[in-house]
Amino acid sequence: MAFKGMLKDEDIAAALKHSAAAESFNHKEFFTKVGLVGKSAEDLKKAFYFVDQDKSGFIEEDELKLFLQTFSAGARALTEKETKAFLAAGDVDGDGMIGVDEFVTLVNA
Ligand SMILES: [Ca+2]
Repeated sequence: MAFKGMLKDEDIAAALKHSAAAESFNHKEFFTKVGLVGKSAEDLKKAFYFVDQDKSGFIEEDELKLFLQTFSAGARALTEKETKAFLAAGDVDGDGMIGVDEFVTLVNA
């Protein structure tokens, strides 16, 4: 698993359980529950590159949609509405993607 050694398995399980129902995803709650809030910028950058699956240097909308699957392959995809809200929260410069600095800022917001 991508986050092995960085996050606790039980925290990942709890965060995913909390977000299991469609439209229940809240990025702030998720980042807190999963244990990313308070991690070093270095760890958060590592986390960013797990989510940036094609290694483009940006988290695009299709990667954001599959965000939960970065934590567990069996997790659900985010809904259209959740994906758009997540993107809007993180995309400070309005380019339609989340860059590494935007991601670090979003987690610690
Ligand atoms: Ca990407």
